[in-house]
Amino acid sequence: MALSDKDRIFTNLYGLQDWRLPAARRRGNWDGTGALIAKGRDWIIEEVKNSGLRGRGGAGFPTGLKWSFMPKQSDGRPHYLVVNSDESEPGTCKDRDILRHDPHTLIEGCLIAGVAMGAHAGYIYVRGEYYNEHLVLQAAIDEAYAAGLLGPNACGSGWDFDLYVHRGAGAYICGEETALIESLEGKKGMPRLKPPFPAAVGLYGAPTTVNNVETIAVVPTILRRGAAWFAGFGRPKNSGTKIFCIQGHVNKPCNVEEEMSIPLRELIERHAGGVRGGWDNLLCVIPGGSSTPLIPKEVCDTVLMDFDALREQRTGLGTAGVIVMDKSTDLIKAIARLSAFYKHESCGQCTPCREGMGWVKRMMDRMVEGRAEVAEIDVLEQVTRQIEGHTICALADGGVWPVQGLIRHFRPMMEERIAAYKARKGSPAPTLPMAAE
Ligand code: L3W
Repeated sequence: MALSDKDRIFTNLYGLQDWRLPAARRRGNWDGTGALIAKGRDWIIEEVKNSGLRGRGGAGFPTGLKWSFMPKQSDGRPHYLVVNSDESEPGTCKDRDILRHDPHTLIEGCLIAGVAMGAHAGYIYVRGEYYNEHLVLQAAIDEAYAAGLLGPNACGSGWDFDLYVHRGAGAYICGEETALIESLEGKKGMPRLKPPFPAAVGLYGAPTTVNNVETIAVVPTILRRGAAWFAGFGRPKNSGTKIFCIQGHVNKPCNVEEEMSIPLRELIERHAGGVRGGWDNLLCVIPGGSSTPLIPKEVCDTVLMDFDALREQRTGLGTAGVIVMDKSTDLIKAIARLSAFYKHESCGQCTPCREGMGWVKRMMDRMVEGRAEVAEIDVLEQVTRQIEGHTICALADGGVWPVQGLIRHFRPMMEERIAAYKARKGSPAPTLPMAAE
């Protein structure tokens, strides 16, 4: 069953109404926030746990559990909330609409989350390219200060809470939480080894929780309407509503808030006008942003859009950036383009990523032409296995998974490309796969 309008959290996702405070209040933002906060830190965390909310930034980590990792007693260090708004995953543009059309959902969520984790300060790290969005967000924060919703005794809660906007400078890696923390501290965005996790040692060495924009923005509504209401959507361990970004070869690309676990086919046909040329013209879908391996049409026919159903298909919900590709797609070229992206965005700290993604990109470029031997498909697969799991952060994993998905589901397409090249030009000149070209 599709989500009804009355159950949508982001009631101004399309910017049809004003984003400013009076209009946000009319939509229900900041309604009884002080009373929610008065119920206490433990109650807030328990409600978030009971709602089943899992992180909306890619990894799907249980939010209430993450908040509970923050130390209960102060050891003299401040606590920090950091909101990851460095939305850079290709195929993902949901947080952008929250920032520019519904910023008070996020700001109210920050105050509540700040109280829950004992933080008096929050930082929202916005990707540099979201220039207009950061202006709206800052203006909304200014309004909140002017109305006494932020600052000393925020919202009459007795809790002092300040919120700052920090702009990134165009590096994808700064969306990785520890690289983001480094960047906030004024350093180059390079991931840190975990553990220690940010809850133990985060921003300026202090306990820190990093959450995605959507994760924080849904919390006030969860508390107002109750954990059971949110948990009633989707499936167990995959609950709630979710913003999906549907794009590519569909008739009407859109962002839409829907019930978690909606069938992929229904999502595309109900909200995005269906696949260009009809469902049978579908080749494959990348379900959760560029890091998640593609699934071929036969999987798309029945798969549910949630963390566990997609994991069973050896892919993931990721950021729910749904990239639809029809049969006109040069799929090898599309995946090669992603390899170029990850090579470019590698911070260079770990050798398997820095060097390996260059190999993958060069091998994929040759696969696009078919200028390779069939055996090199196995070499390519091996290279991806050598990279996966051998780096500090998940960038390289996200870089090789799309290639693994291509080989897993479309190896015959790659072999045909190689055969076609041979038929045209004869055997390719021997090239070491790793040689720089
Ligand atoms: C304390 C533990 N905390 C885990 C925390 C951890 C983090 C969260 C998830 O990658 C994925 C990646 C991308 N004690 C903990 C703990 N935590 N164990 O939980 O951690 P983790 O390591 O599972 O994931 P990650 O390194 O944060 C994120 C994928 O997201 N991705 C999208 C990225 C792009 C965006 C964007 O543009 N908005 O998000 C897409 O798939 O590949 O797998 O907070 O500290 N024992």
